[in-house]
Amino acid sequence: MSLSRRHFIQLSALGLVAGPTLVSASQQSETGLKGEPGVRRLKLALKPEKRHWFAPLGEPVGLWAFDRDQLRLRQGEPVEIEVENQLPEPSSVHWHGLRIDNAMDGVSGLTQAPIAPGGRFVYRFTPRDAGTYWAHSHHKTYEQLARGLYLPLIVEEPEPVAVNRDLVLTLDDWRLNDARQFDAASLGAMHDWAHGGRTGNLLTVNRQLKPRFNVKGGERVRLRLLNTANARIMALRLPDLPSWIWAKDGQPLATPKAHSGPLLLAPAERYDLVIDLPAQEQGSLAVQLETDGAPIDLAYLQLDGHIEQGPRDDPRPLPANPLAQLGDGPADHSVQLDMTGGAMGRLRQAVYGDQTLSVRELVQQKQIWAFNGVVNMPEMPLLEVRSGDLVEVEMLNNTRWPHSMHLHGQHFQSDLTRYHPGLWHDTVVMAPGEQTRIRFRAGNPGSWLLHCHMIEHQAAGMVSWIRVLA
Ligand SMILES: [Cu+2]
Repeated sequence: MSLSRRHFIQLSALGLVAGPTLVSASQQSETGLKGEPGVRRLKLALKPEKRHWFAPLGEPVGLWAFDRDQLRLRQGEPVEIEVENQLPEPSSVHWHGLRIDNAMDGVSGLTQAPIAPGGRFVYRFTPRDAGTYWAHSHHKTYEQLARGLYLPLIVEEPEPVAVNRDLVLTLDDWRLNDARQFDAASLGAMHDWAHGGRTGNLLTVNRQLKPRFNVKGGERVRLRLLNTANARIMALRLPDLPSWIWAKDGQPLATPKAHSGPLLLAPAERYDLVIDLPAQEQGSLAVQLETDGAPIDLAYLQLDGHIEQGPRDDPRPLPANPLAQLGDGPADHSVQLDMTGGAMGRLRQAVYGDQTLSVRELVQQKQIWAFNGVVNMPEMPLLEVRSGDLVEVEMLNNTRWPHSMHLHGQHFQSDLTRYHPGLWHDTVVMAPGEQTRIRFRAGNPGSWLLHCHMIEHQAAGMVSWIRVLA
């Protein structure tokens, strides 16, 4: 990863913007939809919106967005979410990391037809797991995600967790043009698709440039970090304070792990951290992005006053989610996923649809990456398994690029040494040449994608799927 400060538009002279608006599920209005008693009914709209997203001054910027900043649901509480598409093109909503019915997974063309402009779709599910997730478009994702069509999704534990403050930091990377508007002209650029994906020139937290989050000295803070960028892998430098990793991709660690040093956050990955703030009245603690030069400030924890707080014990683990254990036995299914292609790769030809095409022909179709020699969605799944089976996928990154590999609908464990052993993931980042064996218990029946979440790579071929039978 190579980047420097000069690649980023510096808008800091424009001043700082206020903290995020938090909307909890209990504050969201009922919609009058018919449904079961005890079912929380919500409406979400997908819409274009031009406003001062990044900073309060300058020209407003046109992005696409959900009509709220954050969605908070409760573990075990059924919801009906009516999504209205107010965009000029079709869309769909994927609930990233939630283990729900396959028909609700929101993958247009696989689990549902896209929601037409002006159309609606009602998503019905019950979040089984508490934690930090997100919702995002899964239709023409390389464009819709870049335009901002995503929403942090918090599933609250049934009982409040012992922290003084709960902060969500959604990190994104936007490409603006010379007029400081969203750069639509470069959407779909083949150079991005064949290299490291679409990276931007403006980094934001909660769509704001260098926001300040008000905190008090002595507080214990739950910091939820989420990377929604299309393709930028971020190495974060956090304030040098007592910190623990509490959860990864929504799933709590059995024992919180003390953390220091940079935290790598690839596209779609999430971490929940616990941070104990110093007992001081005033001060500003920066969350920074590591670069090959000086780090870049992304956001600040702004100390204003303090709470009386004696010495604290290390944090206790979050309540476990109801994940099936993997056990020590042999896998019921084992398969390799050979990842090839991209710039400087050795891909010569690959199967696309029902044809074998040369790399030149593939590029004409905007395809350049392959899984097991097949470009884009294969007709047959990578694996067909039964719900409850223990499944092993050995993923081999035989490319010159990192990849952020995401499995829909189930969490897995990985033997990659950059992660603490025993972490659960729905997304892991693999360096060039790296390999990993992931293991999971097959979850709900249906068709579940396995794809690169550096989303131009998915668009250009890095996507397969598994079929889970009842
Ligand atoms: Cu990739």
